[in-house]
Amino acid sequence: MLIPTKSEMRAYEVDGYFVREGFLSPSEVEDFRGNARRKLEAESAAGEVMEKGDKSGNKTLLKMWNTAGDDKFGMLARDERMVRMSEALLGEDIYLYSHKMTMKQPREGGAWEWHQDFAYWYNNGCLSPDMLSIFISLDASTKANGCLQVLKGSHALGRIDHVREDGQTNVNMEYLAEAEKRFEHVYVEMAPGDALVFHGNLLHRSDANNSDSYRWGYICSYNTVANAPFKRTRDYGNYEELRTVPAGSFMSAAE
Ligand SMILES: O=C(O)CCC(=O)C(=O)O
Repeated sequence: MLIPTKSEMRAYEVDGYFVREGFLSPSEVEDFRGNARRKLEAESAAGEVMEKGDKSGNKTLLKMWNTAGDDKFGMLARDERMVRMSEALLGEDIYLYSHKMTMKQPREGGAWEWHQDFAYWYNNGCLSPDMLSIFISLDASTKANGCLQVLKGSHALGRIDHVREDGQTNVNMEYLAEAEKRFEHVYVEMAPGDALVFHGNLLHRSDANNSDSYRWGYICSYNTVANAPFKRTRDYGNYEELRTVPAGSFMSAAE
């Protein structure tokens, strides 16, 4: 099913997120994850991958691409399942805002503090919060290895002020404390291949990875064409035509 079901649409509106189980098949996960581990661990060893610290000094590896090319990463970002899903939820013509891999290595990956993605995107010149992300879990994502956590329904608050601390852009603590009283705190545990689709204003965070397992997530964010940044502040996020490819094309793409 390329587009969201009625209940997924409703969950997105009311809760600000939903999980589509088995978004990628087991063989697709194996192919994509195998390639990602080989390439990105080599890039990391060569010092070519960003290391995002947390306040305890743990580091999450972060790879971000400025454009979606013809390699496996670019092809999955342009996969029609990702695009049709996002288009249906945003209700307008869209483009790929960014795609990235967040890599929590065993016993090493750090925490992400509570934030809304739109807090970053607003600073980058996007006026409207009609933006979303699809987080594809490449490993089993559990409480122990730092799965995503959300405040269910918190996207309804709109954008909250954020502050820059420890290299992260985090939500104002006073407002967070109030939000935590009103919205259910959910640990979104997922199996490899599951996808979490979530609104740009949904408050989310994740703990450090204190387990022996990997917790890698591939995250694609989409924006409406009309909401492209009005100023250029970054090398990613700017409008570029989205060249959609048939489902699963990344399987035969170059590494
Ligand atoms: O990978 C994670 O645990 C969190 C990533 C995240 O929140 C983000 O990229 O905005």
